[in-house]
Amino acid sequence: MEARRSANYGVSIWDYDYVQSLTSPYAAKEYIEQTEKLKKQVKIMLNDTEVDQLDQLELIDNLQRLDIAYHFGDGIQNILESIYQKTHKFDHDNNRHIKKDLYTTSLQFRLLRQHGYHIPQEVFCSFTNEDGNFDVCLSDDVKGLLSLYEASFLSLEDETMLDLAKDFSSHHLKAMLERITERTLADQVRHALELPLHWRVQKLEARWFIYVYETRSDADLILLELAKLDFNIVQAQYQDEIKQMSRWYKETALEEKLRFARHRLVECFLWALGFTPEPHFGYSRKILTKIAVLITIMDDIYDVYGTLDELEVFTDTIERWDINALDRLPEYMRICFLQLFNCTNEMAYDILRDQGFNIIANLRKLWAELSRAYYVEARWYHSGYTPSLNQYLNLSWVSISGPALLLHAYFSITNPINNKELQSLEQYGGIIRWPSMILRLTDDLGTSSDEVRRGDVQKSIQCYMREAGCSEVDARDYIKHLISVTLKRMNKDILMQNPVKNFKTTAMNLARIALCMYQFGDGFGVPHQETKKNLVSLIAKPINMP
Ligand code: 0FV
Ligand code: MN
Ligand code: MN
Ligand code: MN
Ligand code: MN
Repeated sequence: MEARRSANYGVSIWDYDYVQSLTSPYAAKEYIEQTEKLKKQVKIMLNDTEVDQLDQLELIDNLQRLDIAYHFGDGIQNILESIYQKTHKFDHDNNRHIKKDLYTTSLQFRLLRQHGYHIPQEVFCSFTNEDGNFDVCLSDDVKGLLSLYEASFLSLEDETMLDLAKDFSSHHLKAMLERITERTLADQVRHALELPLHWRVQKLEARWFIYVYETRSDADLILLELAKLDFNIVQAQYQDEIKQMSRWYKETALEEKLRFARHRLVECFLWALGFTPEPHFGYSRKILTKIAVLITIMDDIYDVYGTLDELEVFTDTIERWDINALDRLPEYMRICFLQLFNCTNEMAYDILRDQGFNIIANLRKLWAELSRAYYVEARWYHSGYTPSLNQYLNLSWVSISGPALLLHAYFSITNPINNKELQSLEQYGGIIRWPSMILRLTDDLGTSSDEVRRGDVQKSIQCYMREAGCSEVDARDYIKHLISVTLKRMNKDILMQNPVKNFKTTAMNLARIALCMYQFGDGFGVPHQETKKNLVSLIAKPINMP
């Protein structure tokens, strides 16, 4: 018999009793009532037509960064629409150019693009000199540069002026970092250079930005109080959810039955939370947490524990979705398949009950495709085959479970499910493909050193090293370059186009949480540093309120 491998993943750092002990005073009704009052005041601010445009833009930016914008969707939409009509349509029609400062121009550009308005990169023309480079006299304007830097991440492919903007602003921001005397400003620059605002996980960003905002002398106290309260109230809800999930997990006994696998329930909840953070998406977080748990276990079965013969039968059983074939499988696979079968049917039942819509066939197809991809990788590994980078990528954006996660997200946040939308998603256009690709590439950067050491299919870095005959450092740089290209494609195919309107943010959120999980290595498999810190701040510790 073939010896089974082990990944030596550490055990879960989140103990059941600890999770069950999480509690927060902010579940109380009085806090919700207080937010209602504050929300009314913010609505008045948003409706104030007397204030100038820059103040309106800054208000929207702050609401977004504090993660309370979701309460004011229409108000924000109206303001941006009117700014767009007033400035850009007008500019365009009359060829007129209103010169604004770099900070304002960049802020307006970013906010409008974030909301799907295609503002041309040429709004930055007035900041460049005759050879098309950004004017060096801007290089001392920290606020302007930071704003330009953040705006440059809303670029599409082939927007060379925005590429220049990114290089120019990051270069000068880095260069002046030492000289910035105001501490929070320096913190902000450092934070931005690490990962731009556009690609950050909104809840984590809010938690961080609340502290920055608080130190500002011009901070609006209504916004600040609302942001803190809202964060704490939503956190109390997350606590309920993770407690419920951990009871589910305990009941399944997956941890005892499948000791070889990673058990990462709480980290899976973090994925779910980055993906669909809004308070009314509790059902979605539940579904996504469960399927992330199952995906993790299945992945370990294919990559680590299963023999190739077992994997063949396993794949066949999943493809046929044949519960009658359960006894062909070894015990550990039966446990996994029956759990998968039950979870899937349960979700399909919920949707059939609520919407009269049967998604069993769609879900089956996702699992069949995922197991097939896992199986092909296992075959490659066992036969010592190294694919070309292209061949690898064509398979591995599926094997990282992107399509499965995204379609489950769509099903779990959409009511009514729209057949046309569903069909368009199932074509696997950019809205599915690019976030999945980001997940794959970031995962490879974070996990492949361990994977290859342990024995696993060659990942993108290794495929490229072999193909290009280059060093690991160069291959990593190349993968980072692919990530930045893919992020631009997401801007184009998701943000600027409108394939499935209510699914845009969620789809892009998958890329955001992936960038976060693997920012400092394998934050999922080895989750006791940044990931733990992030989880503590999101689900355990409320923000202090005066
Ligand atoms: C990644 O693990 C991982 F943990 C996955 C895909 C399961 C849960 C993931 C999400 C919720 C995104 P690993 O690096 O072992 O994956 P690969 O595909 O590289 O084996
Ligand atoms: Mn995996
Ligand atoms: Mn794996
Ligand atoms: Mn795998
Ligand atoms: Mn990996």
